[in-house]
Amino acid sequence: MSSSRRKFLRNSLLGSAGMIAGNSAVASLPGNEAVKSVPLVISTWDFGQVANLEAWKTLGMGGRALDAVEAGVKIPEADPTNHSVGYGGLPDRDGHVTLDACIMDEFYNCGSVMCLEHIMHPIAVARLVMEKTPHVVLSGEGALQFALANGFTKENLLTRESEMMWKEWLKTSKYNPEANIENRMYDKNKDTMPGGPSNHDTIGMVAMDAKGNFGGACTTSGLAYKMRGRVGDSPIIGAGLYIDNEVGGATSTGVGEEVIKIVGSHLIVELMRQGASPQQACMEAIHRIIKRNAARTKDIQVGFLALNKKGAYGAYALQKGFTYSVKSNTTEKIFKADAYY
Ligand code: SD4
Repeated sequence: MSSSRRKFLRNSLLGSAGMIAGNSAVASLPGNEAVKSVPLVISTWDFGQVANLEAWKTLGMGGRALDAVEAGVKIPEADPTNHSVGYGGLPDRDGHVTLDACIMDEFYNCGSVMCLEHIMHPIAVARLVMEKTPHVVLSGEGALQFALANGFTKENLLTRESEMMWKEWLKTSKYNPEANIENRMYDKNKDTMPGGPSNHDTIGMVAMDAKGNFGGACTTSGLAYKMRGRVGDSPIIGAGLYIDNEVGGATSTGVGEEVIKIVGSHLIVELMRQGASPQQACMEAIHRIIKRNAARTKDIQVGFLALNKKGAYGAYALQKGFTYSVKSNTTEKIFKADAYY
């Protein structure tokens, strides 16, 4: 690309990003300055912090980004109090916990499982799909058989707490699959649902290791009380996650249908390739969603998170409330992402 074309793209991105935020000082947004500290790992939401720490055990020892992200996202997958990922995830409307996950390495290799039941660590199965099969995606029963044939154990992933929440939902059965819902907390001692907010969601993680190589992982139980068989953005390469080792990586959370329609994570990586900072690229992706159907965007959440090759990171969401976690040698922090609304 000619340098004038690149400049044009950069300027138009700056223009539209500034317009979205109502703020022309985009370059001063947090995370736009390269931290120049590798390794580095970023992940969605505040529960990403413990996942980052797990990933750091690999990254801090000079390990590979791919190994780090797999280890990192296994933490929320195994956490029964997280109702949007793995064990303890909220079921579909018929009571089945169905999991979606994908993983991508520095060589464009990727693996994915969709609608996988009974396996606590779908991310590990996605990695095996990548490494042991000539395919990228396995789904449903086939994915389960593949997991079992590779030594995974069948487990009941519907916890008492998630079952209670589902039964509560069944009373109205209003079909409005939600993201970032205010989950009511189950009181173990009383076996009741006294209420109180807790915000849990999909984990998307992107890491750059000490060699400057990228890896990414995304794992979720998807939208609560979804239709049986529904698959969101999270296991779709390019939508819920994309890694390009020359440029960086991006991941998403929120209502997957909106992310799929703009192929969000791939879009962000391509915008970064053309010169956008991670923050600008995330803003532009949100802008695309709004442009497509502004009315639809008022009551839903979508959040994007990106990291580039220089170690700069950025995030942007439709609604306030999206947080992300960052871990490097110099930073261990949860940030609030800027939002359109
Ligand atoms: C999905 N993006 O299945 C995921 C889920 C999510 O809040 O992020 N949920 O659409």
